[in-house]
Amino acid sequence: MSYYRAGLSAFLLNLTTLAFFAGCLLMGKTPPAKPSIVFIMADDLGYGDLGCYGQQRIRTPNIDRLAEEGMRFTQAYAGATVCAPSRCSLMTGMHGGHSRIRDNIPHNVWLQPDDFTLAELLKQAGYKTGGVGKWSLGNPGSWGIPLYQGFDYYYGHLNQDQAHFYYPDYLWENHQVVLLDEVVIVNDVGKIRGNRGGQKGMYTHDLFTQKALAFIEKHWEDPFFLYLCYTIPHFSDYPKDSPDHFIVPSDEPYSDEDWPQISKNYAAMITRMDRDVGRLMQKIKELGIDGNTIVFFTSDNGPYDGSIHSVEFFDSNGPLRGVKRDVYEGAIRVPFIARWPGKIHAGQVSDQVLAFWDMMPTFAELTGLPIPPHTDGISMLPALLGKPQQDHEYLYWDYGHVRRTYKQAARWGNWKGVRIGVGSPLELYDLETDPGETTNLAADHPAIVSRIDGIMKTALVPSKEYPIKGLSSAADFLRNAGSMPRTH
Ligand SMILES: [Ca+2]
Repeated sequence: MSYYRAGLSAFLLNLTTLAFFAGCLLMGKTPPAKPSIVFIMADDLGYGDLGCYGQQRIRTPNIDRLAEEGMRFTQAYAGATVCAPSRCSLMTGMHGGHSRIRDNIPHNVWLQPDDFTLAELLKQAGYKTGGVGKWSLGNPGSWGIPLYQGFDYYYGHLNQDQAHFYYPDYLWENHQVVLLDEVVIVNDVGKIRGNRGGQKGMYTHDLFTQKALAFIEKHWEDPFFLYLCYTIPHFSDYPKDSPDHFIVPSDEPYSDEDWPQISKNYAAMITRMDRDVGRLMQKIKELGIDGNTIVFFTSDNGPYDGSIHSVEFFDSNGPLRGVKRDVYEGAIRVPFIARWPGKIHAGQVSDQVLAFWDMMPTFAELTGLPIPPHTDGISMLPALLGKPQQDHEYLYWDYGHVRRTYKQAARWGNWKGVRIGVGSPLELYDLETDPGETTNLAADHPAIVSRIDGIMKTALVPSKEYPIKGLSSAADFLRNAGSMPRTH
């Protein structure tokens, strides 16, 4: 045997020994690979707007397939009844009684450096983090922008008021303004022109899909988090009696329907988004990461009812009462689907109660991180994996702090309390027998009313940015302003 061979044998022996000890240390277990997370959120999409939630006329075959191949939740709740606070609740793991941003107005409250987001959590687990679409939680020049809140990459609207424009002059890409101008670009539908001068060349939703696909193509080999916030079917800034209040490049496949044009547009927006969810899923499958990618689909709040298109036309809130800006179920109960082949069994329908603030602990458990102590949420990973699940003691929402009417809602078991206006009597509904909140049972159950009233008082920690007329004194706000739950 040559010296070389002897040396090689010794080297191989050492490798074997090392592998043996490593195996002992691991007790025969291999660390689980961390799944990539794709979280897709529609904007003002109602509980009844998807085929898999009972929609009869708007076609959503790709999202319905997500539900067929995964788990569909019938009692999932958004963070709030409007855009910004709902997204803040999702991002920071707190309900509206604790979170930083509690309403769309005032317009100058943004995430701060000490707010801890889902993206910051996932960075700790080694994820590449990307966001696309409507952000809402920080304007340029503030600490609230995505790149200061844990995202490696962001493309889309920062100021959510800009998201009312589907053909804007510009979008943000990281710290840069990207002009959507006269430059001819080439994509999968051919050459298209920009938006400058009132042209309608580049529909934001299509750009979001392109950027989302590009992010997946760039990072598929690593665990990644893609937060994809489509603005469909949120209304546009065109007048409420214009068909373009819901604006879309084409009303296909509904062009021949005898519906009002605005309703054709509403349906076409949703079907266009569904088509693009299909494209994203196709990409994930092509890349071979299907089995190690958990895909969520949901909406940030209930359907909007303020134009000549009635929410009743497609029954967008399904069997529920209320629309966006209410605190009844139609305003806050949203579609919620999770798909993870091999882990989440296909074709399940779950009545597990969950809310947006549960995503922080769910993602923590999913990626092997400790659950951040400040969260109001509970990890829903057991429910997703078909294991016994802990339930919430209560859920809480409110809206309209600085508006004319302040509204609160709390769910305790199957009881739902609603208060419309400070000092008004509490309404009580039994969601098990009356999910449409038709019959106020408050007079029959004073003890439950009292319990829910107590929950509302406990859940609401005053914020100096959101004074509520008649509910808390200025002294309360000053006293509590420094004690809002914060992390890190
Ligand atoms: Ca919304």
